[in-house]
Amino acid sequence: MQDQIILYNGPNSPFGRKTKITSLVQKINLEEKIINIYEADFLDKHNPIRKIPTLVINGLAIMDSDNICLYLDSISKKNTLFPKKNYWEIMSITSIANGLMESVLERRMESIRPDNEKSKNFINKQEIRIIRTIKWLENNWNNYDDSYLTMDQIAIACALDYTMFRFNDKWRTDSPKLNKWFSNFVEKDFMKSTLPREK
Ligand SMILES: N[C@@H](CCC(=O)N[C@@H](CS)C(=O)NCC(=O)O)C(=O)O
Repeated sequence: MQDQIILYNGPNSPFGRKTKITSLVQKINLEEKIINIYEADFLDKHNPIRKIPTLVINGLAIMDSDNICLYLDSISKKNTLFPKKNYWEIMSITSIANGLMESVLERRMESIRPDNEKSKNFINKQEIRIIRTIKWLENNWNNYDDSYLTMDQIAIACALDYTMFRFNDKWRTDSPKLNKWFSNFVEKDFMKSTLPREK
């Protein structure tokens, strides 16, 4: 019997986008369910942290986007997105991209709070981290082999696109190497078909 794989995702989660792209690239057949995480009580029985993405396979739940991507990659017959040769570098850069997503998300959540509840200090801290991280990526740019896709490239592209979606695109003029790579990368079908959208 074929496994039933359900991906609980949101309309604009950059973490969820990584997992969806992995399923597309690795040709894993799954059912994607776009949910409103703030009303998803049902998810608690699978994932008490109640976050998207969450993957459920015949009742087994896998949470955290990196675990989900590793799982999808492990059941695929395609070339791995996590080649052994550069494994730790790929994982580390992926974590940096995840950190960027997290800061953009945290900044956004704080900025939409009522004025008397939001902390300018917190927003400022996130903005400094966003700018510092993108600058680091530019200064340490790894000229990727265009012919071999790895997880860190997908994560960086999702993080930069989410930065534009929720913050701004100033990094594009400040980071020419990143911008050049990004401009080509977003032309890929899996990037075009997974653009973040408002609910
Ligand atoms: N480390 C997690 C982060 C996932 C995450 O932060 N998801 C957000 C949406 S982008 C979420 O579900 N937020 C719901 C909440 O915080 O209540 C991963 O990589 O999957």
